[in-house]
Amino acid sequence: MVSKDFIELEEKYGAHNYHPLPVVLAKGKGVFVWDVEGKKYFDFLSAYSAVNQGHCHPKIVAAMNEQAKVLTLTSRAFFNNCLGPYEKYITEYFGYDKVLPMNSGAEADETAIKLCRRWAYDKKGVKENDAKIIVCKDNFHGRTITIISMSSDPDSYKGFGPYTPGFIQIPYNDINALEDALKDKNVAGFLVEPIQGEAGVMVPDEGYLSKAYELCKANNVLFIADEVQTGLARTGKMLACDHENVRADILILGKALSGGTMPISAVLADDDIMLVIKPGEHGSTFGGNPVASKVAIAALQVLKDEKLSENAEKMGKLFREELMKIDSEMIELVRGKGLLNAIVIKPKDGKKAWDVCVKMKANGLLAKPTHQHIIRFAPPLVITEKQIKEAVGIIKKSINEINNSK
Ligand code: IF1
Repeated sequence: MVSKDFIELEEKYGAHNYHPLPVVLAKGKGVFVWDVEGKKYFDFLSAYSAVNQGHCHPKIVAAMNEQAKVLTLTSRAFFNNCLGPYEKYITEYFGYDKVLPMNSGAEADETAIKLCRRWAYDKKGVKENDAKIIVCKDNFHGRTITIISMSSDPDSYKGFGPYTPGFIQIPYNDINALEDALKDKNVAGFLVEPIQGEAGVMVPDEGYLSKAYELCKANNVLFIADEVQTGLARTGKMLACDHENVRADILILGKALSGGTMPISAVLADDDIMLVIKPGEHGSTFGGNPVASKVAIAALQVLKDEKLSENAEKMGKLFREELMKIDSEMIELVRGKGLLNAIVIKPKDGKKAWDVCVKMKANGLLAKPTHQHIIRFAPPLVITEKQIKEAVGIIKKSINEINNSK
């Protein structure tokens, strides 16, 4: 079978909820992936930052294989000998009292929302069913009904109502709007992405997160950081909140917590928050399973051992510098932090971000547009200087080819 055959299978038998770039991948190693025809590509998406440690990292895969041979799932009806050690490891790693393990990022966000609401009723004294959570315009937190109820993107929410109440939407990166919204005494939490990924890698002004955190503290409101995409070394620090020395009251992690091998997410908080949820009130069949526990430890250990935050910081700087050197009117803007970056494309003769991505694919680099005019660049954090320069060469060549084509 060739690429076309696999694409046809998905078209015929799969739900049409995606519009992928026409490339069928069969193998991955480090920063590279190969399609079924054997063509090699730089992966500049990293499965939306789930593959920070690089594809098929040998230490993570080994942890997975070893545990899969011994015990894969007990459910939380029984204890297992992997979860406790993992819980100790991850809470010490990030400096929180407790962790609640889940699977997808959306589930972790849902968990954080439940924790925040329960905390409001049990600790803050908000009347039951009156708690509100402030969220930001253009957020992306996942696909569940409650999460799309917080969304401002019609593609995400339209036609899926009725929606979950209890959310206040304010503009991102607007500290005055937050101050205003916090006047409502029923506000229990502020849920925010330290950098908005799906919105097009929107980096807020320096000081926004720390000011937002201060305001939350002053109003007895929980600061909840969705670091599903920005966390785990992606932006040049272990957490994007670390850039402003902010320690979230509730920290949400996902994606790279498994290095892209399986869905693993986590919610971290201290006892005064985490212990408001009692036995039987929340959970998941697969959350904290033995394989996930072993894989998450390995994935976190790799980030430290290979100094991936430091590399993301250095390579990110180099990447943006090299991109800025490309002399093309099609590149309107380069922005980002660490290795979470984007360029804004000015359309030329009807050619948009999508066409640039198709051209880059032909030249050996995979990236995905977000919206019509933005391309996100987020390679695995193990990328080297030589590889960054080679990749920018491909980006430059592709943009020039689009520019010169009629
Ligand atoms: C898809 C986007 C990225 C996230 C943040 C929670 C979740 C995500 C900050 C939910 C998920 C995804 C989902 C994926 C594409 C990807 C994405 F373009 F849709 F917005 F990364 F930018 N919080 N992001 O970014 O995590 O439940 O998916 O594990 O295809 O929907 P999940």
